[in-house]
Amino acid sequence: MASPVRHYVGGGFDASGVPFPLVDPVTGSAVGEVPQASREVVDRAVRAAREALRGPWAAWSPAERSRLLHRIADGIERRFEEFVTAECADTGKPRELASTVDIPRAVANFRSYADLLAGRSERSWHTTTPDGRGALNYTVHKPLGVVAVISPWNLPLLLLTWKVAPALATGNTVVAKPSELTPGTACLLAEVMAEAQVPAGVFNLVHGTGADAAGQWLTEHPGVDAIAFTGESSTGTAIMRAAAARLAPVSFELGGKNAGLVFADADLEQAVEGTLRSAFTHSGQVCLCTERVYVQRPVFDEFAAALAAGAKELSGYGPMVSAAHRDKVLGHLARATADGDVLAGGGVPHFGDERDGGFWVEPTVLAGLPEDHPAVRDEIFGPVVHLAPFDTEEEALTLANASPYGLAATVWTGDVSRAHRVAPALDVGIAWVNTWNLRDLRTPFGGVKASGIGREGGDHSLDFFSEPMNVCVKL
Ligand code: TXE
Repeated sequence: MASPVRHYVGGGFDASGVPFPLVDPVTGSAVGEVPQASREVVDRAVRAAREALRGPWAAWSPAERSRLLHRIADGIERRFEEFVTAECADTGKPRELASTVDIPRAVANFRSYADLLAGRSERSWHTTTPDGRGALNYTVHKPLGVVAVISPWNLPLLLLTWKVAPALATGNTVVAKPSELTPGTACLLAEVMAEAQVPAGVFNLVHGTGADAAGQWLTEHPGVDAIAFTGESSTGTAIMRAAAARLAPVSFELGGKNAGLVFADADLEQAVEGTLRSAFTHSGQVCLCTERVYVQRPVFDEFAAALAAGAKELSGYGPMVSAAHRDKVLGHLARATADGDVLAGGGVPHFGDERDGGFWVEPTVLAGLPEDHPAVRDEIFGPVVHLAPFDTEEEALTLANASPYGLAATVWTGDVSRAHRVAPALDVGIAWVNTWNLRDLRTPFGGVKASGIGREGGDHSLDFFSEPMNVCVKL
């Protein structure tokens, strides 16, 4: 951790609060500390955000806000290597991943909403009323107000900016609370905001844990008008309960147990390569990762052998983000390896150096478990994928859809008609065909069932973060 972890409230930095240790997931050693924001700090942040809504920020035009978002993106690009170093220090993810995905996507988050906003024109209609007289109807888009943004530890800067960018684009003010495990890039973002002359109080940052701490106090705060959250489904339930008291709108990106379907007519090499990426990117700590693959029986053995071989050859992967998460993943593995077949991995890699103190888990391929087994049903959020055979298309869809989650899915097939039959029939928010995590930021992003509420991305985010108002003028 380069720079100290500090709150950013009303345009000023402060590190007040009971500190708790920040741990390097690669070695398990304490490398810094994070201040627990007190209720007073959270309250001060919300009041600063409310104050800023009434200040000069309210008069900023969409064009001025669009230019500001580009300035923030420029600021991240100027300090690109610092952001990569901070993201890798907190998450343990390989530098190659942070420098090609996490940080560039944070820049893209700001630029895509800046461009979308610049192109967004207000609509108005001239209508004829029943008495034949005319009326002019026009829509005014107002900000929601003070928005709480609560983000997780797996893609810290990417997921924080995925919400902050559209919230600012639409004229809101923000109080952000990043995961207590990965505060580094959020601190750098606050510095970039200050450098970009974001008006004081428009963006605020408080650190701390969730339940009975900064996260919960923020979601319960009467001064918070809306909540955008990414994290566990169970946490979503807790936050929705806090929001219910005020009927505050929520946008939730939650957990997943994403399925992959491999048909016998697929390009198997492409399906194996694609599944290695979709199962083991960031050691499976991405909500879009594949955790269960259903393979049509004629190619099951060939696919399973190739995927297991690929998993065994993986190198340069990172650890789990914390000891607690490592223990959760290993707990799943202990039961799964006792109840099923391990085709690759299944344990902890041995390095013979300081990494042996870190939170590492081997890339693991399982098979032979029943569909109601916890490792096939529950989200593991680690480098673990389970394979099972199927015979017919209908059976594949039944298996894939039999989950309380519905975030993402992959379909591997060489038959274009089958692709267009199967993909829309999957109960998920996003289905990829013969690829994974290919993203256009304007598309609707989000899950169904326990995987979330609402959609983010493109106009979906601009719509969530604004209140459209109709004004009708009798002519
Ligand atoms: O979640 P948690 P984690 C999911 C992923 C996995 C989880 C990983 O599937 O399940 O997120 O992130 C704060 N009131 N996704 O373990 O515990 C907490 O401090 C208010 C899906 O961190 O929910 C942290 O800042 N806040 C996603 C944040 O919530 C609370 C993509 C997340 O913590 C709180 C990425 C409370 N009671 C991960 N309890 C997708 N679908 O896009 C905790 N927090």
